[in-house]
Amino acid sequence: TGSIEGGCPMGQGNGGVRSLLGRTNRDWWPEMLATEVLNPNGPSNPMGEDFDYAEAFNALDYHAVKADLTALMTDSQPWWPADYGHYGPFFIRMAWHAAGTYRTADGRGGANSGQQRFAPLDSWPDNGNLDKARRLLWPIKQKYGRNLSWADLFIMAGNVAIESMGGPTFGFGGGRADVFEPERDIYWGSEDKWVNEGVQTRIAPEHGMHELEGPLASIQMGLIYVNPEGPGGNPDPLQSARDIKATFERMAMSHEETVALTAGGHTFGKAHGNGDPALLGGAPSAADLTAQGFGWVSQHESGVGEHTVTSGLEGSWVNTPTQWSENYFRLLLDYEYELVRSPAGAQQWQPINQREEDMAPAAWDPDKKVPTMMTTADMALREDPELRAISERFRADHEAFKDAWARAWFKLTHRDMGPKIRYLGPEVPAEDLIWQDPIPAGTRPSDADVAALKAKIRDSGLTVSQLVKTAWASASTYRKSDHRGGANGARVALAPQKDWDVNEPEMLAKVIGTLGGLRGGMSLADAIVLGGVVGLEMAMEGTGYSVAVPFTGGRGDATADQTDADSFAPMEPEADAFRNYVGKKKLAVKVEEMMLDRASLLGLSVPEMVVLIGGLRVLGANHGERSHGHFTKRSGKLTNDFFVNLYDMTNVWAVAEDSDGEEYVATDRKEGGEKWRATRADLIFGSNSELRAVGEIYAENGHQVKFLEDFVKAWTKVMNADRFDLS
Ligand code: HEB
Repeated sequence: TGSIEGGCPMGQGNGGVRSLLGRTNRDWWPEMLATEVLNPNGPSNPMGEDFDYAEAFNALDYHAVKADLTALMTDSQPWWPADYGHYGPFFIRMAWHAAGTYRTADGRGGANSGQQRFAPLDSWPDNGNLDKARRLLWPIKQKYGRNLSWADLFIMAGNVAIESMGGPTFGFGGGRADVFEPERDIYWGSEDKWVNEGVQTRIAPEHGMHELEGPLASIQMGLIYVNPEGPGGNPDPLQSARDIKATFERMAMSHEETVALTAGGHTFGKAHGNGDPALLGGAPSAADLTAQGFGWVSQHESGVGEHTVTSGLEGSWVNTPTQWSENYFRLLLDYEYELVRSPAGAQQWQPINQREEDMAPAAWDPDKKVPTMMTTADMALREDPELRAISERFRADHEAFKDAWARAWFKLTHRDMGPKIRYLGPEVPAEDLIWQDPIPAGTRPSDADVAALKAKIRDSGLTVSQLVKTAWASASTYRKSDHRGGANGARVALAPQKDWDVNEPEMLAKVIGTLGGLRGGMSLADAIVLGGVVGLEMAMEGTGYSVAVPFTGGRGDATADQTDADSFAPMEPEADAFRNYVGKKKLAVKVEEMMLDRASLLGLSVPEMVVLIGGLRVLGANHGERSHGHFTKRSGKLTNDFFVNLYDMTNVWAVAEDSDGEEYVATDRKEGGEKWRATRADLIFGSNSELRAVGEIYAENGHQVKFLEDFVKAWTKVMNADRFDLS
C-alpha cells in the first residue's frame, strides 16, 4: 500500500509495468483545446505569485457567505429546479464527491484545490449533473471573488446544506487555494472505458484480482468509490460491502466512519433516474459549445426537475429527505427489501409492504407519496455482518450516530488540508484530531545554540553520509498533495518510519541516538535538519568551492500518542531514487517514473530534482552504501562528479548480467574493465534528453558554484517544505 504498487493484471502492456499517468485527459478527449501550449513552464495561475489566499480568506465576511448560501438552498432556479424546493442534498453530494477522490497512498485527489471544476473529474460519470450544482454557486463565487476560492466554497456549501436541514456539523476550516488547470500529476487508472461502458471492476476475485490497484481508491474508472448497483452491476450486497470497505479504507475511513458517512449522506435527497439514460448528451468535456460547460444535456421531456436522469436510480432513501432524522437506519433495518428496476432500468431495492407514512413525498408533488429505495451499496450496511453491527448500534444510539457523522464529515472534507495550522476562519474546531498529525509548537533556537550544536555534531564522528541520509529520511516524506509528512515533528524517530527499510533502521537509530544526546534544549526535529546542514558544510570543505547552508529552527517533536502509525504506513516509499533505493516489492511503474512521482510530491522542478540527485550520489546518500551512481573518487565531497563522469564518453554502458534491467555497468571504451555501476535512476540523467540538458549545465566548467547554490537551495526547500509556520 505504498505510493504505487502492482496488482493490476489488466490495462498494462509492457510486461506488467504501466505508465506513470495511465490514461490522461488528452487520451479521453483528444479534441479538447490544448491550453497547456500557453503555459509550458507549468500550471498557469491568473492570481499571480503575490496573491496570498490565506490573507484574502481572513478578510472574508464569513457569516455573510453563510447567510447567502442558506438563502440559495431554497432559491430554486428554472434551469435546474430544486427537488423538494431544497438544493441542500445536491450540494452535499457535490462536496462529498469533491473530497471523496482523496486517497491515502499518495495523498492526491480530495477537495483542496477545486479540481472538480476540471477534467477528468468534471466529466466522470459519477459526477453526473454536479456541473449544475457548481454553477448554482457562481453568483456567490462572483460576489466574494478573491476572498473565497471555489475549493472552499464547495465544502462550505456542503456544510451549510447540512446545517440548513438540521444536521450536525463539527466545524469548517478554510484555506483551500484554487488551481486553474487540471492536476497533471495524478494517476486515475489505465482503463480506456468508463464505468458505464462495461469495464472490469478493479477487485474481481474470480479473475484473481483481490486488491485494488495502487494508489487508486475507486472500484472502476469514473466512480468516486463503488458502483451503487453493486460490483459490475451485480446487485449483491455482500460483494458491495467488500468493495465499500476496500475503497473507503483507501480514503482513510474506518468502517464505522464509512457507515456514518453513507447513512448520514443518504438521510438527505434522492437519486435520479426517471427517464431513458440513452437520451443524455456527452459529459462536459465532450459537450457542445452552446451548453457552456454543462454536460449530460437530456432530451427526455423537460430534461430537468422530475425528468432528471443522473445515476439512473430513482427515489429517496427516507420519508423526510430534506430534514436530518433517524429514518435511514430505521427504514434500512425494519423493512424487508425486494429488487426492482427504476424507470431508467437500474436495479435498486424497495421496501416490501411499505406503510404510507414511511413513504416519501414525490419530489415534484408534495401531496403524492412514493416508495423509498435503497441502493445495493446501502443494502451492504444491512447485510454485511460487520457493517450491520455498526448500523444497529447507530440506530439504537442516535447521539452516537450524530457525533460519528459530524466528525467523519469533517474528516472527509479536511483530510487533505494538512496540519491544523493551515485551517482558517471562525469555525475551526479547537479539538486536535489524530488524523491532523498534530505537532507541538517548537521554539526558535538562538544563533548561539545553533552554533554550539553544530560544533558538537561536527565532532561527533557522524559521517556526511549518515547526517545527509538521516535529514533526507526525515524531510523527504513530505507530500504537497495532502501536506502530510516532512521533518517537523521528527516522526522519523517514531514507528513506523523508524523501521522502514528505506531508512536503514540501524543506521538511523545510531544517528538519532547521537543527535538526541547532543541536542540539549533543541528539538530533535531541528537537530536532524541541522545535522544535514553540518553534513553539507563538511562535504564542501576542501573542494575549492563553498556556499552557505541556511538553517531555520523552530520545529517541534511529536510523540507516539500524537501519531497514528497506521495512517503513516501507506506513506512508506517502495523506491526512493534520491537514495537509489528499490524495495523488495515488484514496482508497477519504472523506477525513474517513481522518481518523478516523489519529486512531484515534494514540489520539485526538473532542475531541482536533477541537482539534488546528482549531489546526493556523490555525498554517499545511497541506501546501504550501494555503489550505484556513486561516480566519484572523492566520496562524501559535494562536487559535480556525478554529471562529469556520467557524460564522459570513455564509458560504455551495458546492462549488468542477471539484473533484469535494473543494474548497469560502465566499462572503459579502450581498456575494458569495470569502472562504474548504476541503476536506471542514474542512467536516465544521460539518456533522457531533458534531464541530460539540465545535467550538462552542472557538468560544465564555471558552474561549480552554481551547482552548489542550486543544490543547497533545493535541499533547503525540501527541509522546509512543511514549515507552514514560516509563511
Ligand atoms: Fe450517495 C446521492 C450512491 C456514499 C451523500 N448517492 C447518491 C446517488 C447515488 C449514490 C447512486 C444518486 C445520485 C443521483 O442524483 O442520481 N453514495 C452512493 C454510494 C455511496 C455513497 C454507492 C458509497 C457507499 N453518499 C455517500 C456518502 C455521502 C453521500 C458517503 C455523504 C457523505 N448521495 C449523498 C447525497 C445524495 C446522494 C446527499 C443526494 C443528492 C441529491 O439529492 O441530489
